[in-house]
Amino acid sequence: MQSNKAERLKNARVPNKPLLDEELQRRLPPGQTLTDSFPILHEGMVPEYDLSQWNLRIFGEVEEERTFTFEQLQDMPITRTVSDIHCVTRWSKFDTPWEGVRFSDLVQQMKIKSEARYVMIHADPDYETNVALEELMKDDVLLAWNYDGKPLTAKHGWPLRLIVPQFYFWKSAKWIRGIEFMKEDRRGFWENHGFHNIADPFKEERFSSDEYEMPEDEWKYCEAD
Ligand SMILES: Nc1nc2c(c(=O)[nH]1)N[C@H]1C(S)=C(S)[C@@H](COP(=O)(O)O)O[C@H]1N2
Ligand SMILES: [Mo]
Repeated sequence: MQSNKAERLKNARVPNKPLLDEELQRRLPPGQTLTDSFPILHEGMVPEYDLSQWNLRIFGEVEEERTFTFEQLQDMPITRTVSDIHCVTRWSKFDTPWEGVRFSDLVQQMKIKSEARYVMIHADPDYETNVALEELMKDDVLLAWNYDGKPLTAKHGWPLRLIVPQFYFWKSAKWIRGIEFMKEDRRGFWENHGFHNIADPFKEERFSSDEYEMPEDEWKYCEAD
């Protein structure tokens, strides 16, 4: 109705982001907003390292535990990826360019026990996050030391961070120091503090409460009159 138009417009919500074309929209998970900036998020203080003392320890369900120096990692086959990243605080950033070694290329240098199904990523300062081994073996999962052609900045995880772009970004641990192979799954820091164990942004797996799905016919079994 004409007379209602002004009222209707007043009540319409102002779009808080420009509309994206279809292709970009398809890449943006539900409930996320695109940003060009690169927000910095973490718990605790940015660690400082002397690279000559730094190493990465691989342990747990492996035939032989190993530690790699930064130089040894850089001597492995180098991979460049371009990934969309999605933080559970609702920002997403498209086409982020990373360089490092593929998780799967590192695994090739190890004898992992066949019972290993899950991985705990250990990072400074006191941070852990868990991911299924199968997911880490995907081609765009990197242990990265470069972002946008330059060494990672201290705040973004120098010297080494995980990039596991298919999950919310808290799984992409900065300042990683250890990779633990496990038979059974175990929850990491955020996974123990109310966040989802898997964390697929396209399924909007944000919170641990989202892990308990309500069957669609649940209501049929309750009392009714
Ligand atoms: N070691 C460590 N890694 C971490 C975190 C942290 O607290 N400690 N926070 C995670 C979270 S919640 C996010 S969103 C991303 C942020 O990475 P960025 O600061 O490079 O954007 O780092 C992840 N990796
Ligand atoms: Mo986050």
